[in-house]
This record gives sequence, structure tokens and C-alpha cells, in this order.
Amino acid sequence: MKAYIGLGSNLADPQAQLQRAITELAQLPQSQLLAQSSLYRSAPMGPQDQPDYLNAVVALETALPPLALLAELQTVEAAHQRVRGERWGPRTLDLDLLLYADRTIDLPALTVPHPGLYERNFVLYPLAEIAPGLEIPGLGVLGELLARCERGSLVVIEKNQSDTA
Ligand code: 5RY
Ligand code: CA
Ligand code: CA
Ligand code: CA
Repeated sequence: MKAYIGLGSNLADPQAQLQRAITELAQLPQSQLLAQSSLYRSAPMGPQDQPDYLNAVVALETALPPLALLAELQTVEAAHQRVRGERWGPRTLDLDLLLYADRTIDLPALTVPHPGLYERNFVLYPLAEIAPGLEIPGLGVLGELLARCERGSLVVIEKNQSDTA
């Protein structure tokens, strides 16, 4: 199954956090990294009293079912010393399961598509880079969401030039 994962960091060398996380995602069991976006920087949404974020999106081909994949993502977050503090506060690494195949999932532990996906520039722009034309279950075509989403402060800080893009 194809899954899209959003990555974010705004603590402890965010660029290194994201790069290491991408290599760790590529090594998940029963999974292959299909594509990775550029790295993007933007001002924090939600609470403003925290550093700017770096964000990226990757595509994985995985045989892990959604909750098993979620558990793996949480293990990777923990390996990056993620500490649970203030809601929407700063973090070393945040991994969000954005999309899983063409499925919608509504469980206490997991909502797919990710609830913020449809309106967050730091998700939609990197996603569009690796999945133009994507159909998002319940939300429509990615290009239409993008057309309604302001780019704001979002800038590319490291352009992805690998052939996995
Ligand atoms: C809004 C509220 C909370 C948007 C809104 C959150 C990131 C949100 C972030 C991130 C950037 C958070 C969740 N309205 N800002 N803020 N990148 N995560 N730029 O990954 F996203 S907290
Ligand atoms: Ca692999
Ligand atoms: Ca997030
Ligand atoms: Ca999260």
C-alpha cells in the first residue's frame, strides 16, 4: 500500500532530524521509500512562541497495516527524544500518517486523511511535489486544495534532486 508521511521539526538541528528520520523511514520493515520532497521552512502555525519549522513529505510503499505503521512512526519519534509537552508545542520530530492508500480511517488513535492536511501549506506544497494530481479521499484533488492554500512564509531550503522525487 502507498502511504504518505509528513515530517516536521523545530528543535535540535531540524534539518539533521528530518534527514535522519527519512533514512529511518526507508528502513522500516516491509517498506520502501518511494519519494521524498524538498525540505521546507515556515513560521509556526498554531502557537507562535516557538522556532520556525522544517517540514517535508515522503511516500512509502508498505505492507504494514495502518496501526502497525503508526506504531513504527511513534518509535522513530521516540528515538529522536521527542518529549510530550504543551499541545502543539515545539518538537524534535513529528511524523504524521497523512494518507494510507485510498482509505479513510476513524479510530481513537488514528484519523486518515490527517485532519490538518487539507489546509496546511507545509503539508500540501511538499505533497504536491511528489504526488501531483493526487486524489485525497473525502477532500478532492490535491491541486484544488493547493489553489485555495496560501503559500505564506513557506520556502524551500533544500531542493530535492534525488531520483526518488
Ligand atoms: C493552525 C494549529 C496547530 C496548524 C494550526 C497546528 C507545525 C497546525 C506547525 C509544523 C509549521 C504545528 C499543529 N491554524 N507549523 N504548527 N509546521 N506543527 N510551520 O509542522 F499545524 S502544531
Ligand atoms: Ca526499506
Ligand atoms: Ca503534525
Ligand atoms: Ca503528529
